[in-house]
Amino acid sequence: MFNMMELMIGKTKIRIVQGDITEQNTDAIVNAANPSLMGGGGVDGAIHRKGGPKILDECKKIRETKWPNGLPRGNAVITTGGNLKARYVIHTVGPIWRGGKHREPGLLAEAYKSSLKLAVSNGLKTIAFPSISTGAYGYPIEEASKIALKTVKEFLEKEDKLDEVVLVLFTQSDLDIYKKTAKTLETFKNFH
Ligand code: AR6
Repeated sequence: MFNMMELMIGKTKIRIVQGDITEQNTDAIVNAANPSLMGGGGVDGAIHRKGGPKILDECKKIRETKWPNGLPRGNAVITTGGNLKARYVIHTVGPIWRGGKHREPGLLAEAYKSSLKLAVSNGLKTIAFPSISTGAYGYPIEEASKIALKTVKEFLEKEDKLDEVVLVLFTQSDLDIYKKTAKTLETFKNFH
């Protein structure tokens, strides 16, 4: 059973893999955070646990300065990666699934796009994403995978500064869903 797919879009490689986001050695890993930026469960908990207190210190500073009322959904901010292999963590906040008619698709796309833009504006070359909103926030992963793949593809069609975007799925069954979605999207048909 192969557990990885990859494809080039322009100069950027997209990889879809099964794994733990905190183990990725990309320049940045993305945190599926909440507006407080003060940590939580899932990916957020794992990143703060492994990355150490420097990440939370920088999150607190961001709250004190730029986002006193919390980070709005769809936005992203960057901090150190602390003790992680990745030098940076990009924190973004996806939508909570409330049936699909409360701007969830647009906000999920914005979360991916803001994170990618922040990576580029910081001169980073490689970035790894978890499957934003599909855990505690309850976004159905079949739907979320379409948005994740489409948004990354459309971004890379206009932007060639990144070397690699990795989509990291925690479980084999989530990876299988992403792979299935990829095969339905024209650009990803040559994925192998
Ligand atoms: N590596 C990769 N993926 C993971 C990992 C990991 N170490 N751990 C979990 N996942 P979630 P959300 C998967 O709940 O839905 C937090 O409390 C998981 O299986 O982390 O955006 C925050 O503070 C799922 O597919 O993020 C927020 O309050 C995906 O990552 C809230 O949860 C996302 O699950 C955010 O919820």
